[in-house]
Amino acid sequence: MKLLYTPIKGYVHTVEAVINYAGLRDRIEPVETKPFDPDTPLSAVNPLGKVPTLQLDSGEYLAGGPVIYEYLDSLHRRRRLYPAKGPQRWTTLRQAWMADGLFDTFVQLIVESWLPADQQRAPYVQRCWGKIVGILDQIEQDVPGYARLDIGQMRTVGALQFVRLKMRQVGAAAVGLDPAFDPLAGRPQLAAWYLPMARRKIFREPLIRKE
Ligand SMILES: N[C@@H](CCC(=O)N[C@@H](CS)C(=O)NCC(=O)O)C(=O)O
Repeated sequence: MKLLYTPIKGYVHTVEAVINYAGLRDRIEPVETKPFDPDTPLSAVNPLGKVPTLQLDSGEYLAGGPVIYEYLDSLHRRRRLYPAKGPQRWTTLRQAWMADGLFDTFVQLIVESWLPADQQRAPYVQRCWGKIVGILDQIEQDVPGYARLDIGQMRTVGALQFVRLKMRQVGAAAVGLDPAFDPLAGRPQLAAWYLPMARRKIFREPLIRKE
């Protein structure tokens, strides 16, 4: 299988963590792809033009992180990251979706921050920021109910790692944000869960290590 994605220095994407968890590193050929490059080959296979995109051995393409994670989760014999049924399935999917929203909303801020400050839409930045803070507060409430590792928790680690890695840069460039913002500050349950979790091997081994 070919994974089209964008390796980032110091960051392990959720899709990479899922590949590590599933023991599938040997079956994946990573292909570095820049989605914002106008010549990206992505749009030919994924009209959304987004990473990650996975080409199966059959040639078919799967797109959308959550779809790809669930496909990869069907290929291993460890405990499933997507609970098959029962109330835990819906809790896990909600948590994964919220974390996905955290990541996506932060990417929207990054794109806005590429504009010169006087062309940025301050109300839009604040609207995005309100969502980010709201999701972080929701995760803080969810942490005590976390059970065994699942896709909700994995996506949460991936989204949080991304926000922590990029906050200083995005906060300095986007109007009205605080570059020193720390998503763990004032969220003790989140901090106590996240810090040891993010040190686990699956979250530290990218497919392509950028220097
Ligand atoms: N939640 C989505 C996020 C994908 C996503 O937003 N990827 C960004 C990474 S920068 C991207 O490819 N953006 C390109 C674009 O928006 O055109 C997923 O997991 O598939």
